[in-house]
Amino acid sequence: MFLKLIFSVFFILFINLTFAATAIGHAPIGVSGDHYHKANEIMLSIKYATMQMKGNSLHSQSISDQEIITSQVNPFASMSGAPAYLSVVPKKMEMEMMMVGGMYAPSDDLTYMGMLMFMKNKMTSNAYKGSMDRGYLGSFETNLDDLSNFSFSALYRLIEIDDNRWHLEVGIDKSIGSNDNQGTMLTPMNKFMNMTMPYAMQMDGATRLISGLTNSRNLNDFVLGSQIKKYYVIKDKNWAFGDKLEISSWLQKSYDDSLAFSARLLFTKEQKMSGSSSMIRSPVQSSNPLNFGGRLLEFGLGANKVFNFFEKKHSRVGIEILFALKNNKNGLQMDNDYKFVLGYQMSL
Ligand SMILES: [Cu+2]
Repeated sequence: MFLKLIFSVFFILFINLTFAATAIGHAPIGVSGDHYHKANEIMLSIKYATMQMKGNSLHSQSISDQEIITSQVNPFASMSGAPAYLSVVPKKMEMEMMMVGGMYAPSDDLTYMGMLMFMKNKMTSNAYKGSMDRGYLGSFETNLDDLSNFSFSALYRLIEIDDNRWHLEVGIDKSIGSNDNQGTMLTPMNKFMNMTMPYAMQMDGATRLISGLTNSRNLNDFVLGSQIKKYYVIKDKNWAFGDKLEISSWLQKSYDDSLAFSARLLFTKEQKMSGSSSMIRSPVQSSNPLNFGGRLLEFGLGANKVFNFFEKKHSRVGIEILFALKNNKNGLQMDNDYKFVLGYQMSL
């Protein structure tokens, strides 16, 4: 009986070691479309991400509330009752995202990937009087809670030699939330009013083409990965956030087969917004289409841990924190602070 138990334990360990998916086999959890699968493999995943923004910068120079409300002209000042200068200043924005995804490989060369994303935005702003002494009126919160995106991609294996892999991604991303969400804002007249929220609190409803190229190289206990990805707007509804380019490089180190640590640099460049909505006219920077797009450099630290259950079935937990190193955005915008990503992946 005892021998049988020992034998079973060894047998399970042996299987796990032989067929184990290693922690280092996937990129840091914040990288999407980083890997492909072998024929007939299925993977399910769920990811939670949060992003914090705080403070404001004008052409990447930090700017105070007082400077904003006395120097930044309200582009909608010609409307009756609208203040001459911006009168609402965003202080903090918290974005939460939940992504549910699946991957399936019909062959060794091709993997399909689908994802559904839910988003929740919370924006805290200060309101100031529209004229006279420009006194502080109070702080208020606006919220957005919506189904946000759907994406479908094909990942195509280009090269797989022992320690060097290259693959291509081509896909479609569809923003499916509504682009005229209303919220209650504190106006410069010191009244709470239901208004169409600024662009930052809307989904643009656009369709984007995703194209990406990923390389991953094994060097003993290390993996050196890089990915370049582009989101290109192919269809919009009156207005859309700009095309986005992401360049990511990561270095991973195995602690053992089931645990790996990572460091990553992520550069994002977003083009200017296109179009505009005649409904969005509140006296805040994020109602002005010129205050969108720009460049961002982030540094991330992460860990992946694999749990093996049975032969070929395993679970993976990934965690990554990204700090904004440099905000270099167009016009007047909030600064990115940090992002946190937590994910669970299960291979069937
Ligand atoms: Cu996968």
